[in-house]
Amino acid sequence: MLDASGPPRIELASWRLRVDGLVARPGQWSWEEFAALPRVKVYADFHCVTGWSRLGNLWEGVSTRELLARCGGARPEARFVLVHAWDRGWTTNLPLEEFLAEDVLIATHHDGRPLTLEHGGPARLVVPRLYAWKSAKWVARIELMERDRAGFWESHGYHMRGNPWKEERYGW
Ligand SMILES: Nc1nc2c(c(=O)[nH]1)N[C@H]1C(S)=C(S)[C@@H](COP(=O)(O)O)O[C@H]1N2
Ligand SMILES: [Mo]
Repeated sequence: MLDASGPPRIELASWRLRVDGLVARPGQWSWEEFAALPRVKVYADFHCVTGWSRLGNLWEGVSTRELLARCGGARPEARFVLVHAWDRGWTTNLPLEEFLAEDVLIATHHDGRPLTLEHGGPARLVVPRLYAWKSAKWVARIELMERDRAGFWESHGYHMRGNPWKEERYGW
């Protein structure tokens, strides 16, 4: 599967990324502010739960560790993340430690080019160690939580963590 309801319409002028919930200081970036943050590159494979993979992707963007540091860090009670996207309230959830793995980023570029709308542009989450449905396209908001809450596919039976090496496809 690729996306649940097709690409949303996103104007860069009104694009915002918010980080809130259990952080020391909630953060919000406009596109220009986000584009000025320090950047990283990550080389990683991509595994969809339905069986296809796309190997050797070069992602470029802002690491999730960098973003959270700019919010003063997670509060001690924070253990899970709900990622909200621009496509009709689409969400996905994952444990905070997976979200903060060193290779996780909000990507704006793929293989040296700006992300196309189809692939989640202007910015998407990339979580290389989990199944691709956790890599939210069109990311809008990152919410830190104490208790886990099922996102869109998770509430349709997909796994709350989704580690491909453990084949965590369905169930909790
Ligand atoms: N916002 C949003 N992100 C999403 C999805 C979606 O429906 N909405 N689908 C997921 C799924 S199931 C996959 S396999 C990948 C596909 O990414 P791609 O279109 O860049 O290959 O995006 C994931 N991220
Ligand atoms: Mo997928």
